[in-house]
Amino acid sequence: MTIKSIQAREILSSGGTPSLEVNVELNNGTVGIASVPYGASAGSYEAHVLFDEDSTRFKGKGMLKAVANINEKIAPEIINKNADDQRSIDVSMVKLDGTDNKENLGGNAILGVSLAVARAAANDHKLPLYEWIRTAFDLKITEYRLPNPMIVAIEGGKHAARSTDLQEYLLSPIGNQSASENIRMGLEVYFNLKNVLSENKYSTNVGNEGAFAPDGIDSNEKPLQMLLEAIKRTGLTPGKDIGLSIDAAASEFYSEGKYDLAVEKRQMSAQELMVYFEDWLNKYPILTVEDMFAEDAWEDWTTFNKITSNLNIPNIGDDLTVTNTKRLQKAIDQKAITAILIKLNQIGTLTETVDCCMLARVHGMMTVPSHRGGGETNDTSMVDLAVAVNSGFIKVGPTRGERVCKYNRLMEIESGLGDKASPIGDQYSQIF
Ligand code: 2PG
Ligand code: MG
Repeated sequence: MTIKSIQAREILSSGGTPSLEVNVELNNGTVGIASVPYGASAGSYEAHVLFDEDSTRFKGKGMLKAVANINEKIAPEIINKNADDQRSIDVSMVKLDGTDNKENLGGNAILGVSLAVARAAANDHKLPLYEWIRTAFDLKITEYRLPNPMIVAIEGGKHAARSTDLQEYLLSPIGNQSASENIRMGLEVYFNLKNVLSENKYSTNVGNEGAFAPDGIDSNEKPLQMLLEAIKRTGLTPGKDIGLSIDAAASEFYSEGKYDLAVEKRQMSAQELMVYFEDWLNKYPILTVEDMFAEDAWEDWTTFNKITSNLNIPNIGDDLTVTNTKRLQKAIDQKAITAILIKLNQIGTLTETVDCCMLARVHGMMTVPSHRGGGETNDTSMVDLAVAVNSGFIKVGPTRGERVCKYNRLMEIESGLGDKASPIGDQYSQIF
């Protein structure tokens, strides 16, 4: 069915700052609506997020330029095209932009249209989005191995002031056969974590993603101990029912050859940081690690990847790989990672995101679609993507509407699939 109209407008994202929403209407009246998020600790190699930079509105963070690019430049190019032809629509937007990082039209503008077209086509075919993604890209994946939740429980870095240098400490529940039971278990640990924090005299205020941000904490290791305590207090076995994950977001505390662990008042070389992290990997039930080194520190990634591989711990690239097949291929060639974080807005089209997931998949790498920490919206496309490509986890915050809507979508998909969903356990025997 051909596209009749495309309308974009500015909306508000979770930070109170703008984002954009796109409405695509097909010639038979079917509609697809999508909105896009953006990051707080965005990697340098991500697709460009086009903000207005007009200081008289939203401190420069308006998205009216990106909205105008959709309505005035992208719409004339895309109208009358067949909405089923997702790849060719995405390719034509990439060409229209003409830059490597989508800085002309904005990755935010292009992704909004890309996702709204996919939703319109899915609605037109009366298919759930995950099913349409499989069909549109002819993925030849027939099983439904649902992702588990990877729940941000404690956050710092760019996501919370006066908290840890490392950005995220996460709960990765794996003990149940269903995603919804793993979500329940993870959140019960999160509730108990609140008491553990209070008993340790830390604040239980939360950061950007709804995870606890212990004010004034002076150790980057302490969160691991408190998470462990919360898991035990919930009556669960660490490492068996539920593991820990870390996203250091190391580019954010790296400068000129040194990693600045400000809360511990010390700076470390890459070698020292490696020893520091390796000690944790041996001491705690750590299931996955992410961005433990800076986005250009390829050699350190490769060295660290040997350590994590020996311990069978998936080593996830995020700022390193930015959902970009070129950077993923480099990471594969250099044996820098064994898993990849996936963010649709890092690359800016559904097609390029699916290509990246499939490249990872053929190399036996786990994919982990993720929310964003800057401005998130209620769009749940990342969950359908995860189901379409059989991702291992989805990474989302524990509370706040724009986060829990992702878990709610996953549970909705799970209940809709019923017996068609493969037991979760099978999946983990493959991944770990
Ligand atoms: C990350 C994300 C999500 P941001 O680094 O993985 O938690 O943060 O969106 O700020 O880049
Ligand atoms: Mg990250």
